[in-house]
Amino acid sequence: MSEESTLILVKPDGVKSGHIGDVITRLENRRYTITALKVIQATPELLQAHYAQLVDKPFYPGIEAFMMETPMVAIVATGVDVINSFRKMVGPTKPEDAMPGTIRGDFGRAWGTQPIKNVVHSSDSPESAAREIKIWFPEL
Ligand code: YYY
Ligand code: MG
Repeated sequence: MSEESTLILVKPDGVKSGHIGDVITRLENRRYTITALKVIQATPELLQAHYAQLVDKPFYPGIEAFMMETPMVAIVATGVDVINSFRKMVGPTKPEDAMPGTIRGDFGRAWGTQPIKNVVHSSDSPESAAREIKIWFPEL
């Protein structure tokens, strides 16, 4: 397997509950390289691009509002199999389904909410990662 990069967002619930450092620590413990990192305030334009597959869903307006509640931390992490491995470290979409030891299982505190508040976003495929890195880091 070769090196690849993934796009991670520490979402407003993760920022507010003080888990930026925990997400970075888990990446470093796993020896992934943080190749880009910044604090960024999302806009409707960025979010409509990021969640292009979800913009027509009834829950999309809630996601958009939630993701703009505070600035987020955007990270590009690089390493062998980082896309799939970090998804496993994040856990399933709903924190209530996520096992202890996963980021959403350990730090997700908003159970049963709509929109789902689940601490972090991470890319789900090489195609998504390339697309999402361009959205959040057009300067790279
Ligand atoms: O990749 P992941 O974040 O685990 O889930 P997606 O299916 O890509 O959905 C993106 C995002 O949308 C999810 O993290 C929460 C939110 N969401 C929601 O609020 N309600 C749903 N029924 C589905 C997704
Ligand atoms: Mg997704």
